This record gives sequence, C-alpha cells and structure tokens, in this order.
Amino acid sequence: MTLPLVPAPSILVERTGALALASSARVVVEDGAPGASTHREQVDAAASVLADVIAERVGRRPEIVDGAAEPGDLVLRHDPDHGAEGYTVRVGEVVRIEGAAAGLFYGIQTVRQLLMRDGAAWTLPRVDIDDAPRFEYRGVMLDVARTFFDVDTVKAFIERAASLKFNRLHLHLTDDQGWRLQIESRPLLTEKGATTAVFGRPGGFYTKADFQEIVRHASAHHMLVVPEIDLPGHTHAIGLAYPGIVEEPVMNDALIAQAESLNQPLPISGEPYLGWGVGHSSVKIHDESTWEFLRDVLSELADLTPGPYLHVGGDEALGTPPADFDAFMERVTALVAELGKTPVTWHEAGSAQVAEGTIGQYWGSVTPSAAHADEARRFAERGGRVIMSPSDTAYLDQKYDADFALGLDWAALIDLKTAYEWEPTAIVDDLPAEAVIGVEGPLWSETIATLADIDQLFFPRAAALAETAWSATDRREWSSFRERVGGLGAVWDAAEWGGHRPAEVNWSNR
Ligand code: TNX
Repeated sequence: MTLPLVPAPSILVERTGALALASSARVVVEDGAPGASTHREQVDAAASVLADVIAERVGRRPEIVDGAAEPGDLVLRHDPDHGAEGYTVRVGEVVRIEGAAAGLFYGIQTVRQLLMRDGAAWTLPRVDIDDAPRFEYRGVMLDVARTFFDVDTVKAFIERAASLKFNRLHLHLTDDQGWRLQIESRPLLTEKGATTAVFGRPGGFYTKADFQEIVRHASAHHMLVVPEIDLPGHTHAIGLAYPGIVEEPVMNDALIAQAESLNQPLPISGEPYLGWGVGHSSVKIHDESTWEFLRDVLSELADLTPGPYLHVGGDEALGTPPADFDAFMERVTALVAELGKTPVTWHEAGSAQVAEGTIGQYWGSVTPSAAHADEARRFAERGGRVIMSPSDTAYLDQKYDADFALGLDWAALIDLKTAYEWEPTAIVDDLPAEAVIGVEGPLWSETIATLADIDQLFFPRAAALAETAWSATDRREWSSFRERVGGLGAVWDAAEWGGHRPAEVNWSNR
C-alpha cells in the first residue's frame, strides 16, 4: 500500500504490521533537554497540537503526561539534531516523534496523515521516517485587498497551509480596491481606504491588534508572515485617503477593453475602485511627501513584523515610465533595508538597482520570456535570491478547467497534474539552483468571497505545491503523488476543510 504522505518524506522505511492506538493512549512528553525551559515550552506546545490532531480524527483527546511511555502511547522528544525543521517519526511499540520546535510540529502533521481507521479501531502503519525540507521558503499568499478576509478566515487559512508544511504566509495587504492594515500615523488609510472591496463587496481592515493576532497564530503554526504593501502601482486606495501623493489614474487600452467586456467601471480619482483592472495607479514617485508617507508606513509595518521580510510589490506598474519605476524600486528597497528588513519584490523590479540581497518573486510563465528571465537573474547578481511562483503552475487563483466556477484563467488552466509537474530550479536558465530560495502559491481574491471558496481553489493543488516545496526531486513523481494525495481527502474532511476533489484522483475513505 502507498502511504498517504504529502509532502513525500526524505526517507521512509515501511515495516510490516501496524500499531493499534490504545483507547487509553496518552501523549507522553519525554524531557530530552532537562533544564532548557524554551525547549520544554516547545514540546509542551507540540503535545497540545498532537492531542488536538488525535482528537480531531479519533474523537477522543488523549491525556498529556510526563515521564515513561507505555506501549501504544505517543511520545514527543525535543531533539535539536534534526535541524530547525527536520524530524523523525517511528512507529513501533509506541509512536515516537523527535525534532526541534517546527520539526515536532511537522512530525505531528505526518502522524496526522498516517492515522488509519480499521473498523472501530485506529492504527498507524509501522514506519521509520526521517525527514527534512528541500526549500527554506515554502509560501502561500492570500490577497486580502481585492476581497477582505477577517482574522478568523486568515487563521483558518494558516491552519490549512501549515498542515502541508508551508512556513511562509504572504499577505497582500493593499491594492487598488482597498487598504487593509491600520497605520497609526496615517489613520485615513483605513478610515477612507478600506471601506469597500472588488465589486462593492464589504471592506474591512486589520487593527494592529488583529495583525498581531494573525502573526501569533502563524507563529504557533511555524509560519512567518510576509506582509506586502504593493507599490508604486496598485495604489488607488491610498488616493482615497491621501490624494496628494497619488497620480491621476492612467488608462491603457487593455484596461479600457477589459472594463468594457466585463462591464466593469473604470477607476475615478477619489472614488473607490470596484473593478479588477490593473496598472492604472501610481504613487507620485518624485514627490518627497510620498517618501515621508512611505517611511511612516513601512516603519510601522517593520515594527509589527517579527519576520525578516517586507514585500513592497513592484508588479504591473503599467502607467509608470520605466526610469521612474526603476528609481522608485531602488529607493523603496533601500528604505526597507534601512529599516532592518530584507526587501521582497515581484520580479519586474529586477530591472532596477534594488538593494543588495533583495528577494525577487518570479511570477512569469514556467517558460519565461527573455525579459522576465533577465529580471529574475538580476536578483541573484545583486546577492539576493528568487521565490518561484510561476503563474501557469503555482498560481492558486487560476481555474482547474474551463468550466470551474471560481478562479481566473489569464495565466492557464491549472489542473492538479499541471500544478504538480514543474521544477523550480529549471525555469530560469543560468539562475544557480542555490539562488532559488523556494516557492510560493499566490491566491488572488478577485473571484472568491468565502472560506469555502478559498478551499475550492486551495485543495488539492496546495498539496502539489507543498510537495514541490518540501520534497527532494527524487521523491517526486506524479503517479505516486496522485495515489498518496487521494488518502488526504479523509484528513481534510476530518478537519472540516472543504475543497475540490478532482476525478483524476481516487479519493479513498480511510
Ligand atoms: C496579476 S501576479 C497580478 C494581480 C492579480 C492577478 C490575478 C501579480 C504580481 N499581479 O494583480 O490579482 O494577476 O491572477
């Protein structure tokens, strides 16, 4: 039998037989590091996650105890020797999970996938698993600007992503349709710039406390938040609050044609923008008051963000002359670096002299145009690295097939196999493999309004992306993935996560 493990672990040894989980099974915390209180906290946190996972699947929350394990128990032990994210799981007389903080969490997610129903009993196959990730950056993005998602929905999104061993949550916090984060020094951003969303959907924003709550929940799930303020374009909403620093909308033929064909409004300065066209807005690049604004906003954001990254956009500045765009991206990445953070930008900014070490996010095709490939390579030449988000394979917002109700289709129709079969280091010629820091799946929200909609686009394609992010190339193979992912529907059902169940997969009920 192929075990339903996604992402595929580095080393999996299957032995014969299975361990029946005793109805009296306990979570036993073994003190691997006496005296180290942070280690102790980490194992205690993991113990509670493990008890929750068992409760969700088996319907009974095991007791958490210290001390010696008995056959049929689940044992957690802090062991830093597996690196920050690696872990081992051994199922013998007991289920034993060892690792450091994130590793323990990932070992638990693996155990969650190993649990099988056997009549009235629950069993785990006897295995030895030794696992660690391929890429350090394993991201998903949620666009909370086009459609605003409340804190509970973002938390639910974190739980889904973390179960697949994603460790970065990119939040697209601002766009033409709305500004979603409270900034104390610029209160009008949320008073005036957050009231609506695409199609006139309800607006909303995160207070600082809300944002901190998201950061905390992400951190409890071993995910770092990567906040994005999209600049210099995608900034119409700033103009609702501070009209002096935003240019008049720049119309382009594509925008006008698209608005006509979709029967959408065109942007009007000072009025909320309810369409989904792109490329019409820009902050005033040469105006010092823009830079005072950016310093205020980015300083507050840096203070709120424990992770090393601040994303400053750089995509689709279609109405901005190239020289102005380059000057802007150079200065804004320098500002982020000055604030002590690593800038991240969409790949277009590779045309500019971005700050040393800036990370580029590539969103072109898996077969790039020469210009896109050049832009991506420039990040590595300037000491930075590249996140791979090819829009025709990694985008979570594209339709699965032409008849799928949700999603856009401008990049591609992305069925599960297409989402699975691509190699991040093989996209941009002459970009060294070490320059690829990882992958990310963006979920843009033009067509989605609810958590159920999110799930439809996320499951199961996020599982394909998760394996690309985590598993070594020699562990990745479509026919194997297709079989393994079929066993995960039951795990997702137990968590009450919805999603699409495409017919190309045999969804087993285990
Ligand atoms: C392109 S991808 C965009 C977004 C849209 C998305 C829709 C990128 C960097 N920009 O503004 O939401 O397409 O798929």
